[in-house]
Amino acid sequence: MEEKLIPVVCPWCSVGCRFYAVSVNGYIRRVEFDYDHPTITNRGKLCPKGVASYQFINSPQRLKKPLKRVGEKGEGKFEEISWEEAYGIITERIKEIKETYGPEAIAFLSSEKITLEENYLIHKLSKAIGTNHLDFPGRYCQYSNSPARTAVFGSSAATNPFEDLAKAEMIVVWGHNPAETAPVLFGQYIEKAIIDNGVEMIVVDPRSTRGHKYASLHLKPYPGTDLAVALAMLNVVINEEIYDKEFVQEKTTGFDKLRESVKDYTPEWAEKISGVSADDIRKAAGLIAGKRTAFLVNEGVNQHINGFNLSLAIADLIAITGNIGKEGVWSGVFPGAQCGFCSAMTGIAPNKLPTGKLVTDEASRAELERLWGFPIPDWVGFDLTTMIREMGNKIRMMYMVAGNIAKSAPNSGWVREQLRKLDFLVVQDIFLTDTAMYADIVLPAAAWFEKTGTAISAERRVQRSYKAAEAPGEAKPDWLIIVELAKELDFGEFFKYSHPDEILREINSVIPVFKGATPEYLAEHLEGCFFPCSEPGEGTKILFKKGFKTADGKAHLQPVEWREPPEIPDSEYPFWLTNFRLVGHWHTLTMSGESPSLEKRWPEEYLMVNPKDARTLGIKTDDLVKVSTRRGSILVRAEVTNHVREGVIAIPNHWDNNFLTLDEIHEKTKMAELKAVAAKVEKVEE
Ligand SMILES: Nc1nc2c(c(=O)[nH]1)N[C@H]1C(S)=C(S)[C@@H](COP(=O)(O)OP(=O)(O)OC[C@H]3O[C@@H](n4cnc5c(=O)[nH]c(N)nc54)[C@H](O)[C@@H]3O)O[C@H]1N2
Ligand SMILES: Nc1nc2c(c(=O)[nH]1)N[C@H]1C(S)=C(S)[C@@H](COP(=O)(O)OP(=O)(O)OC[C@H]3O[C@@H](n4cnc5c(=O)[nH]c(N)nc54)[C@H](O)[C@@H]3O)O[C@H]1N2
Ligand code: SF4
Ligand SMILES: [Mo]
Repeated sequence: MEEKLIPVVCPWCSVGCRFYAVSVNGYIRRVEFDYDHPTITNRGKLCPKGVASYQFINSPQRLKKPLKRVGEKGEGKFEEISWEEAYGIITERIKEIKETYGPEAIAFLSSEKITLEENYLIHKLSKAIGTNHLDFPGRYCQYSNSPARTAVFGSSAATNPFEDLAKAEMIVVWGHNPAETAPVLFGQYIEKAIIDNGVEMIVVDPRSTRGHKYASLHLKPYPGTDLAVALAMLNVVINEEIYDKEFVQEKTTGFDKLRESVKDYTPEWAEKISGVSADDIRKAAGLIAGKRTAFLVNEGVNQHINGFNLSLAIADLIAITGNIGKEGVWSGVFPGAQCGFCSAMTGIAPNKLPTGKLVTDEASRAELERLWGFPIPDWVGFDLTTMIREMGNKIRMMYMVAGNIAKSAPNSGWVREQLRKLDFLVVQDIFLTDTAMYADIVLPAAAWFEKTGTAISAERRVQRSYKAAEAPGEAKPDWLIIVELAKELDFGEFFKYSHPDEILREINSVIPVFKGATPEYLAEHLEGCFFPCSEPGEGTKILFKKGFKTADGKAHLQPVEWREPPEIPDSEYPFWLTNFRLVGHWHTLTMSGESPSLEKRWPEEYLMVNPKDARTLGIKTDDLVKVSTRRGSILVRAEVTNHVREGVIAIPNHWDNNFLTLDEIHEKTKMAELKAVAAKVEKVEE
């Protein structure tokens, strides 16, 4: 039988690697490196997840038919029904709920696991139904750094292509573990820059990982206390007058207010809070100010309630050291999943239009109403955590596509209780997830590899991925499910699509930054283009060369204040608990747990605990321990290791970690406290 090589974008992380799926009769045999396109990101390499990426689509656990719940919520009893019946029930319930409570009782969840086209369609359908309650699990992802960079630079996307890392002199890796979460970026760019070009690295992380071994300086703050470190760095750079005076003078505003706001935050003050020595803070500040520095900032920074202030401080630091708007530096949000930008750039948020404008902006709304042909609600909807809080109250129905919030949202015990309170829940997924257990209707979606669509990597590279396999049973691509449902809801005239190309063409005309990313250009150029791309072509490789995206073109430095983490260890809960990702697993395990080669190598969770703390607790490696916070407890095996600092314990985030985290949110960004809570550990006798 003939083998076909189909070009595919890797379905996992936002490095955006490409490869060929070797397809035989709609079945994928293996993946092969793409050596034909030298300008693609991965330059012929893949990580363990990339190599195993097609395995989960062949899992016998895949959903194959629409399901209707017949047992109690959470029990897992479903019966198979036809698509016709499923659409019928959903349509009826949407109409009923709209009539009884109004469209503002309905909320939609989109996803960074589905394509640009699919995100756009979900946004369009939610607006057609009349609701702005729209969000995605990415709310727990970049929503500190993104609003902070928008406040300072007017836009938050990464400034430079990955290749620029080789031209830096220093790379700051802050709350990020690229060796495991962006492995090909690490191997092909960061490690090469260090080994071949002598680029130095500073790491800020309470843990040590394989990738951190190159660091010339490793700062280990207690989780959630990085803000003190960043404020003290600003204090040093300003007091010692080692900032870029010309850059500050010509390209920024607000310097005096910033100076005033950080004047009391000395390194000695920060040492008491964070446990990082004042000397190390001074050293790091000096290195950053003196060198062409790239900043790789990720979830260790983002996932805190004080992550917004921390991200503002880091953005200020980048600006006053002049490390932006030129070759050889890199900074910006790092959307973790292959389609994080697809959600963000189609306005998947409670206050946005797909054009990126605000729902409250009348002129922008009117313009889109003209293009789409139906009215758009003008009120600001709920973010994901508020939706969960309001389930059974203001929110009566949810339609969730490709998100598993029963495991990925903070305080899982509470989330599950809330899910029970919904009048009606639709879950559209490729597996029967923990969240689907609470659904009334479950719709089987075609997976990555089984559909054509567009992905966008962390370097703003827009790339097409093509269908290489047939979906199992009656599973359908998400875009098609939305189109068919829209027809049932009498919105057929606004959803006349029979192929993702047609949706992409509409996106080209509606969303200005994607104007040039046409289906034809992307098909001819597998290496894609960098958005913003106003015409077919390479697009914009470096941002801010001619000024920032603010009204006056300058960076608006923001004054920043110290803000305590919401929970601080005490005598009852004496440890700082944080979490991290493993190279071989993906978030809530639905996909990597169904990938035999990954599951075999990364079989279970464990608790990292420092040898000194282990001695006090009387525990050894492999002992069973109970980890508790004020929300809940879980049982795990201990791993006694120097790779986590004293006073801190850490757990992978793929299993039950979120039974322990905190659902409190930041008033503006709505980010929850996902990475720093107070915990205790007890040995369990077996
Ligand atoms: N293998 C794999 N790769 C992935 C993913 C996956 O699930 N699996 N998910 C993707 C997604 S969506 C994302 S967003 C990215 C995330 O990518 P990363 O941000 O790299 O992911 P994490 O491992 O969660 O966190 C990074 C580091 O933050 C540290 N950390 C924890 N708390 C703190 C703190 O308070 N301060 C500091 N400075 N550091 C802290 C952790 O020890 C960890 O080493 O990964 C993407 N890539
Ligand atoms: N404590 C803590 N919590 C965290 C994090 C953390 O570091 N610590 N990280 C946060 C971050 S950064 C993120 S991005 C979120 C992720 O949170 P989620 O997005 O909720 O987690 P995933 O497991 O990636 O869920 C994706 C779902 O999509 C399904 N899926 C995959 N492909 C398709 C498809 O083509 N179609 C359909 N319909 N379904 C599909 C999968 O089976 C899975 O159920 O978790 C957040 N939660
Ligand atoms: S680095 Fe990310 S995109 Fe590349 S192969 Fe690994 S998981 Fe896939
Ligand atoms: Mo993420």
